[in-house]
Amino acid sequence: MTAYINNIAYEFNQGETILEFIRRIEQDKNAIPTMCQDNRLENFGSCRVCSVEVAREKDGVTKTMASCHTPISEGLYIYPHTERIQKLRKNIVELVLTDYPSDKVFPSDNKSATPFQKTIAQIGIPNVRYPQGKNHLNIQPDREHPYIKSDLSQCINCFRCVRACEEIQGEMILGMSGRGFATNIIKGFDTTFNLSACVSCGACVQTCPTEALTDKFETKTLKADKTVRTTCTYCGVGCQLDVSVINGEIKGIQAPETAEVNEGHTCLKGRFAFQFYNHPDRLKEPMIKKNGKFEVVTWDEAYDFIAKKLKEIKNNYGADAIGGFSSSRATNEENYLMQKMIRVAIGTNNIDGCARVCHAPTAFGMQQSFGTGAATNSIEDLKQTDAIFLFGANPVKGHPVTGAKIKQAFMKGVTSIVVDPIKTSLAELADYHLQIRPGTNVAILNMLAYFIIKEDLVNHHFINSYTEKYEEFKEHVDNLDINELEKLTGVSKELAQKAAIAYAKAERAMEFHGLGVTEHFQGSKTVMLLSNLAMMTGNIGRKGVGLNPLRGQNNVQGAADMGVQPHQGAGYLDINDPKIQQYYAEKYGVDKMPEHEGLKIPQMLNAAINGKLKALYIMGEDTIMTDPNTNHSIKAFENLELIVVQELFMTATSEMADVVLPASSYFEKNGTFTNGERRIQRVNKVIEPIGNTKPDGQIIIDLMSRLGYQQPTGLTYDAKDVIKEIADVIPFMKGLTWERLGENGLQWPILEDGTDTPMLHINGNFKKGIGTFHSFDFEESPEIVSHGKKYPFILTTGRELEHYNSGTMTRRTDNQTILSEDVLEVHPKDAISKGINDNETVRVISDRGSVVIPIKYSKNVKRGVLRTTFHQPEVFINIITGSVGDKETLTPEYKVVAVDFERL
Ligand SMILES: Nc1nc2c(c(=O)[nH]1)N[C@H]1C(S)=C(S)[C@@H](COP(=O)(O)OP(=O)(O)OC[C@H]3O[C@@H](n4cnc5c(=O)[nH]c(N)nc54)[C@H](O)[C@@H]3O)O[C@H]1N2
Ligand SMILES: Nc1nc2c(c(=O)[nH]1)N[C@H]1C(S)=C(S)[C@@H](COP(=O)(O)OP(=O)(O)OC[C@H]3O[C@@H](n4cnc5c(=O)[nH]c(N)nc54)[C@H](O)[C@@H]3O)O[C@H]1N2
Ligand SMILES: [Mo]
Repeated sequence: MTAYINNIAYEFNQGETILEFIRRIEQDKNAIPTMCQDNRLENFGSCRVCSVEVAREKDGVTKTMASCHTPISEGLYIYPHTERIQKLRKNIVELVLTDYPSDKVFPSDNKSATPFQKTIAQIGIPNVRYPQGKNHLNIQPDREHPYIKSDLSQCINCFRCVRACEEIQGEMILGMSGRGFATNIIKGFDTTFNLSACVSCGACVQTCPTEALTDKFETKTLKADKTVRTTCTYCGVGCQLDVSVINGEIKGIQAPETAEVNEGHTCLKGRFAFQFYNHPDRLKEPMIKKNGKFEVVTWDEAYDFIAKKLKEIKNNYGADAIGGFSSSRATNEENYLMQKMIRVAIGTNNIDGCARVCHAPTAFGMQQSFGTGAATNSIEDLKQTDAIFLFGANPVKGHPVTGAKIKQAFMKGVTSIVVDPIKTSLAELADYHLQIRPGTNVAILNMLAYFIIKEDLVNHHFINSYTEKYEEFKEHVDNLDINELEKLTGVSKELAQKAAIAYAKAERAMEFHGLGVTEHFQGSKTVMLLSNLAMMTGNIGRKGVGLNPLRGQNNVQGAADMGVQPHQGAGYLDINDPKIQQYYAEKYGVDKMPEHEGLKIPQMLNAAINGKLKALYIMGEDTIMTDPNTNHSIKAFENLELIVVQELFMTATSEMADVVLPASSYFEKNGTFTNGERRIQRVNKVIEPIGNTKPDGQIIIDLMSRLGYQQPTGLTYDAKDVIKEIADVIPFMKGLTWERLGENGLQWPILEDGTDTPMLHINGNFKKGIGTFHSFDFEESPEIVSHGKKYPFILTTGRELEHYNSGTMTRRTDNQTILSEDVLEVHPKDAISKGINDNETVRVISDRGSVVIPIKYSKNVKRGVLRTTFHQPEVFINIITGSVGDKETLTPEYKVVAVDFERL
């Protein structure tokens, strides 16, 4: 496969365009000037700036072709920079400049050149020959949106923003209207960004080659001192971010194109919501509460106070009177040290983290079915799947970059099935939306299995070769009363049958699931039934299939890997096993390890109420705000002798602490986060720690030393040292090194030679040897059984795009301007039946208490179902959530709360 550039022969790659070919050969991404082209977008070929001359034979008759969308072919002769071409490029750009502000042709002194200005310079336009059009002068800038600004007088009609909005984000907010000189970009029905349904992802700003679209931070034209690549602190997608710094301050964030995870895209939290980092509310000094008031102390005073108290409590009541909550927002190295402090320096397995209130059932359920509790495949597989089964997850809000990819796939026509009690935007787009009653997951999955078996769409070869207990499962399913399940779920048999057939018939089907599965009384069981579905159809161990939990926090996968749970240590080894205790004791250089399983978060809170637990050490969790049944949590906290909270901010939880330790944020430290695809990625320090804060890792090492354990890597915390220790302790991370992680990280298991693992259980080769089917019946939640009569509505709680969990960080950014409150979505008929108007404020009551919240009429919820979010302390929704949890893991049932509501 040979083609020629200026008569010199080169090999070309199958499927390459002429532009890609020239860029590769010349090893220069600017080898050819471009204007409407963006690597992240489909090639468009409209501006013709990238034109080259092309001939079929050497020095033969040439044609002018746009190189960006012309595929290269055998024996083609390309002349990229002939005089004619150079003249053509100049002409095109000069014509564009006829309706472009003359003072924007060259960059101003205090700004970097925009991509368009770079193109102008590359083509070499000393002055504009044609008189300027005046159209641009009449266009008013739009500066209402807190992040995104437009000044369309600088628009060159390249369409990149319109295409980015559609092709990258899957929104269709931006469009083009008018003709000739009147052609212009419009937002929604020709309004402002604010009034349109824009999701503020900023993809349009990043691709716009001029300053027609910019962001508040002028990221595109920043003259940064340095740009540091790091991993986002918000959700489990793990976007890579390029953070620009001037004078030690963060000034803007862009999404690097070279990022495998996010491919040059990110959401409004990743790109814009960084202002929390130097917000005046940041905790900057350690504080001890004296006579009910916090007083600033030195680090030494704080450490001495904590160490003395912890030793006292341990002496008086034993190590099991102490517990720790670790942070999925902190790095792997810090989580590793935290669990080590609790286990080794204190001597108890009372260590847990936010997975308990989140995806613990996923880890448990998938371990029962397959042997490993993590995602089987990678997000990249979306490019190769034929069907997407989205069960109890709303990635458009929770995992926006993955959500955008799923939305693209839906729009391109992949078979799409959504099971969700809410009509989410993906549910609306899907081929099949099974809008079940909240809490009936086991029933609907049994229905789907019933029809797959009935239609004989099972993969007998896969079942026979790689799994066990299918016969029991089949018998169980055969005996189900399908009419009863129809009534329970509220989903018709016909719809369930169609969806089941669509899933089972797909050559490759990917399952994605979220909290709609796990935060339920039957959470773990649902996970095992989702595993059944994949196994019975052979959708495991190939590209484009699998069970893919959309893990929540930036590092919740990592925290669990590091041993943040009371029954398994670093690397998921069973701490009840004496051989494993011996293994850890040797690795940690101590005589012995604690011998029995520790308590889970809800058990620790109960133990506090019963007086058995006396101290809690909390690193980066806002337990009071985010755990269910707030008054219960408060009661537990009030009973403790010592509460230490390591935080960025004063939260509802830190308010209750005896000692508050100011931690550095992810911008201020090195380390790694592990995303939902088991991908360990680097977190690189961008700026120095704010105020007198310290990285969590340093705080833990300091305290361990005060408690009598010397971290073998020394008293100065360095994430790279801890990584070496982690690689030595965790068997499936043997080949992990900081250097090997490179720019895009590695997916565990990482073999000794550094090979990583994008896919698990290949060809039915299950981690636990053989895949196991489980059978379960639907069981009504005790919440409904006990309180359903008195409180007839089911409240389900989830999240909005703009805010992140307790909102501690996002509420301290302009995201709060975009969305400033939690609202209750109510079906209009339910509200009207109580005589309550849209936007009125109501009281919502459960068995635990009541909260006050404005309502919004919404047909996205069925009658009898209410939905809201838990981001704003003004509402404090967890006051009314309950104590029912998943039977196996105790994960709270945030998704089924029996309530009623009334006019205030
Ligand atoms: N913007 C934003 N992103 C976030 C977060 C955030 O707070 N804000 N939090 C992060 C965290 S910690 C997590 S864990 C993830 C969570 O991300 P998701 O798992 O997507 O979480 P939710 O939106 O809480 O719930 C998912 C869906 O489950 C549905 N659901 C509720 N009950 C049921 C049911 O009985 N059956 C079924 N099938 N579905 C049900 C809900 O209607 C909702 O659409 O998001 C992460 N990303
Ligand atoms: N009603 C209802 N409640 C829910 C849920 C729901 O769906 N409905 N979802 C649940 C789920 S899935 C989850 S995961 C939990 C999340 O609950 P939390 O883990 O409590 O939520 P976050 O807001 O992420 O809180 C983490 C805290 O860590 C701090 N932080 C950030 N970075 C660092 C750092 O580097 N070091 C330290 N020390 N601190 C840091 C932040 O300031 C923040 O206060 O909420 C649960 N609560
Ligand atoms: Mo979560």
